[in-house]
Amino acid sequence: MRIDIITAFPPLLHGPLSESILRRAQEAGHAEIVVHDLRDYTHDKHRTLDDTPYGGGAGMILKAEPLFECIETLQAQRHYDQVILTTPAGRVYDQSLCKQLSMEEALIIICGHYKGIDQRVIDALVSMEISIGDYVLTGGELAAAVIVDSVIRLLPGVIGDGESMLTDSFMEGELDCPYYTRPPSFRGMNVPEDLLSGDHARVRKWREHAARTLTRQRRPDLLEDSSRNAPERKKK
Ligand code: 6GU
Repeated sequence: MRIDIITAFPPLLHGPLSESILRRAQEAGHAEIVVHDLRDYTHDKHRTLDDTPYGGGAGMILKAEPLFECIETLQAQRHYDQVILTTPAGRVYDQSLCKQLSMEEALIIICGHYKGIDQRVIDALVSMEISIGDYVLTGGELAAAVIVDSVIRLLPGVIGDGESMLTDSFMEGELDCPYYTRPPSFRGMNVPEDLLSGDHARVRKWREHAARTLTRQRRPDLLEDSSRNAPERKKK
């Protein structure tokens, strides 16, 4: 899968993309992620990216020309399945949209910034607007990093062991159970007996019960949404 990210602040993306699982996914060839500096697509002396909004008001708007030039340059090189804009006005991101994006071949993600971007970019070039939740970020870079992280980890081979993927599909319908590692007793706090038993059936029962209890307490909405649960449950 290829993802091109267009941003006025490339360093905000470099950190998240160059560590841990995302770095390994790129090194192994599962994902090619290219960050484009929007300033490379400006032509004036000051490399101007933004301007004041027509009609007045506070805040600056990303100009249309550099975004058009950057996106059209990319689209001349290959087909892109989606041109995504990160914006609080977008569709709220969730695991089902994440899954859908992970099945695409190539994506462009435009990081929204400042007060917004020129609406003509959205009208002419953007196919999907995504928000990562009901709060406001200073810019779309962190949102883009969240989308890329969640999509890349779903690509075949990125999270190697089958066990994680199994837990993953389980997790979509409800929250995951608590985990413990050595030592079995720490400052008077003990690991639940069932987990130490070595009895796989007993461990599985404990985990299913703990996951269900936690979900009921914290996120009953996940259990109510049975249409989302059913297909995942069948897989197990
Ligand atoms: Cl995608 N962008 C910004 N600026 N704020 C957000 C967001 C995106 N998603 C939630 N808040």
